[in-house]
Amino acid sequence: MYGSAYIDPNTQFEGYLAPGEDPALLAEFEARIAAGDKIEPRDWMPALYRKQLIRMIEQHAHSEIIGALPEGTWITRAPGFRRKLALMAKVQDEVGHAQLLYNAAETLGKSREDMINDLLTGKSKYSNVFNYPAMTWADSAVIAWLIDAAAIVNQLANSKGSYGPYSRALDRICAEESFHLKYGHDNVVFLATGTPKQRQMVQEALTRWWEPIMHFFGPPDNVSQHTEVLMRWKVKMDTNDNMRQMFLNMYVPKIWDLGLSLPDPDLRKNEETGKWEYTEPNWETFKQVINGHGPCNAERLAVRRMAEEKGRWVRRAILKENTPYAIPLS
Ligand code: BYC
Repeated sequence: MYGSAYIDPNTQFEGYLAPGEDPALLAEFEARIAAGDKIEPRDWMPALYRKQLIRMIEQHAHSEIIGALPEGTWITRAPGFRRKLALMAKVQDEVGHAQLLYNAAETLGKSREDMINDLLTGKSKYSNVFNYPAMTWADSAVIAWLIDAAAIVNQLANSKGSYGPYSRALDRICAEESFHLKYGHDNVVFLATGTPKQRQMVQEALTRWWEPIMHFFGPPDNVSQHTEVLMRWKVKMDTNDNMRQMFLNMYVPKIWDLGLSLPDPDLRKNEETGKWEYTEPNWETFKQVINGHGPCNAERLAVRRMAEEKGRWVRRAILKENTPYAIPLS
């Protein structure tokens, strides 16, 4: 394990510094960031940078393993063998992304076990979007197209960020996500150009997912708590509202081109400002969902708990603990 493990959760930061941290080191660190250097695990970094990175990368990793669940439920019911294979490959990729991200977070000093425990006890968050059910095959198509698209907007920007292990993980993740997006788009186009029943199915799925997708980019900039410090240190490369705008700009025209509609009568591009205008999604709903009270939070965590318990013997065997299954590794 690299780096100094824990930052006391009760640390009172003074500005950007923890008690005892040297302002000269902070100035050097910020100069490196301004020069576009990557910060690597053994480099000096402010405790607040470490803390923010652990929070964000860990949440991202959790989002990938939990994110495999709504689509995963469609593997057994995918219409046709070709789609079943493609969906299995996608779900497997998402779990692989979690692996890359947990590795990146571990370089900051938090162990995998602690991260998983914090997920299972609800201490650590994961993306709001995965707390909704995938009711029909069309929901899995909308997730693969538009949630992966939203993720690419966010991750492509942040892959240029300052922390080496996170930025390299994001590069690889984005390459795989771009296949997912094509797969999702193909499925949506198939349904949108299919029978009236198929069109209705994809329209209903889009209507269901629109608000969660708008929430995906995080609360508006004037409410976001972490954007200022994350952008100062190039962890986040743009604000929540700007990322939402980028997504709207790229995907709303594509959705409308398919003859599908979105459940927001005020959604339109203001040609003078170049910005999209929209009805604010319900941010109270968002708060409820990210704090454990969405439609599927309990179910998602129950599945992860079951996986954790059923996989315990494998982890113990690999670690050569005293089990009947211990694998002689050396
Ligand atoms: N969901 O100060 P703010 C995928 C929380 S997976 C839940 O603006 P920040 C895929 C936020 O954590 C890709 N919580 O936060 C996988 C904070 O609470 P705490 C997922 C959210 O960090 C499988 C509070 O609200 N992508 O693509 O500056 C299948 C205040 O927010 C959310 C990532 O994880 C949310 N949507 O900005 C298919 C990207 N938004 O921690 C697809 C990495 C905000 O103080 N993360 N909160 O308790 C980020 O880019 C940033 O963390 C966010 C939020 C833009 C999400």
